[in-house]
Amino acid sequence: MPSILAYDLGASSGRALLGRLNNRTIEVEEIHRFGNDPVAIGDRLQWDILRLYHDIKQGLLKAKHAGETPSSLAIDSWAVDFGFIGRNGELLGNPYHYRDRHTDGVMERTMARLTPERIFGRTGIQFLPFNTIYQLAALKEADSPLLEQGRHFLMIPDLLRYFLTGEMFGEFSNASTTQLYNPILGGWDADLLGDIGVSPALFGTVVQPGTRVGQTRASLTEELGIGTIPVYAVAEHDTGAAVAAVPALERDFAYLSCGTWSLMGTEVDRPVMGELAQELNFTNEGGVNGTFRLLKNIMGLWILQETRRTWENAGMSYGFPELVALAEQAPAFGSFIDPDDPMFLHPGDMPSRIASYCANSGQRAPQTPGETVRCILESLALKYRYVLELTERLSGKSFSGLHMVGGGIQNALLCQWSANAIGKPVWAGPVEGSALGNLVVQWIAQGELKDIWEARRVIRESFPVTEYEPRDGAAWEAAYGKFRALAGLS
Ligand code: LFR
Repeated sequence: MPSILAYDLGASSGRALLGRLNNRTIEVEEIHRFGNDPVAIGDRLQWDILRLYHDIKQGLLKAKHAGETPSSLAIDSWAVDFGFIGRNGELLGNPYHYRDRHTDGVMERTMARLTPERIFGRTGIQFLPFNTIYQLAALKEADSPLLEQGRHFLMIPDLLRYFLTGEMFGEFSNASTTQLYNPILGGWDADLLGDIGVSPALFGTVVQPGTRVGQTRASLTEELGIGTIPVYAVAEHDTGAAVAAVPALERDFAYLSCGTWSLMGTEVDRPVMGELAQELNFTNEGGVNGTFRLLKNIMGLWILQETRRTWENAGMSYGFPELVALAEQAPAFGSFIDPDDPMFLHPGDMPSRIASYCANSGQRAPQTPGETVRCILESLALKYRYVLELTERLSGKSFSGLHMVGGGIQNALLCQWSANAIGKPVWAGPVEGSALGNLVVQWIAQGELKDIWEARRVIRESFPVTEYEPRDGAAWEAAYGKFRALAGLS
């Protein structure tokens, strides 16, 4: 049975999976897992891109040692970040991390200058301070040599794919997240690029998910002693890949891709770009098969990850399961935060920030690790309810439950509380959402699967889905009222 290879790079770790399609059953085998630790130097926060490429090569070596010659490979990763290639074909500098502070205030200035209507009307993308457009505007304001020296703009998966193949292409799902891609025109928006003073000549061809975009270059196959492997562009945005893997059997479904971020929304055939979408700050990210992801970013488990890191730096080490157990024992509905308050965006001491959020909103601050984690997880579940209601309002659909995919669903308490908060069932699975989405798009491109709906059925049949029925309706309803008032969500 021939295998194919998927690399899925998240903001804290990456993995390489071999996938096989065996009689309509998907089998996956994780062959390499690696950390993705951003590196802070002075005030800058950067990605260790060469290390990531090193780990991509390690994945190829591990496949070889397992006796496998994958018949294709593809990469997906987090969105918005990028690097520049100079005139000699080499990468200039390290890509900045989207949580770097160099974009602070840039979105507000750019919106004031260009107007939100112009930016949203041309892209349909939500306003997030780290969108590529504001990162580029920040480089422009700082007179960065990258903009003078750069000849080609490549996003993270495009860049790594370029290292592998020597070919430069952009990809639709990830390009859409820049807030510089015009879905109506079907290409980079030269006018918006002009508005921020960046040359459209830096931006190359954008291919659709499922396009073959080269093969492993000779220098690489010689270095590793492997055969040539065809390389595909899939939905290279990890959220696009995760949504492709939602095992929905009905067309109108709601999803929550649950990892460092929580991405909640629904799939639509055309971008929803009216006034209400702009006012509610929803996004229309490009998906597979010409679809769009009408969704909203929710800060997600990032707050818990940073909380754990803060305690670890202070000499208190907790595993995630331990933290979840402590949260379960803590009293219910003690205090709430709005997870999407900008104070939680940058790396740092989350327990102190939670305490100041509570103090500023007249609540008792959580005192123990259990209380702190309970506050984070309950607040996330309540925010899910709020965003699910907005998704229904905006899309005109009504959902009978919520599909949750991604690593975060290993937290059964969060899944249960999400069901309680929304008052509807949660269907949790599969855990490896993005990597599976990456694999199935390769199989569709190769004619092994008919289309995205067949892919979803095959995923549904190959992996378990756990159903969580809502409980404690009255208590969660009351908590939701309190949460909305505190977070100022009308
Ligand atoms: C999730 C994700 C989100 C994007 C954020 C930053 O991993 O890709 O969709 O908004 O990371 O790139």
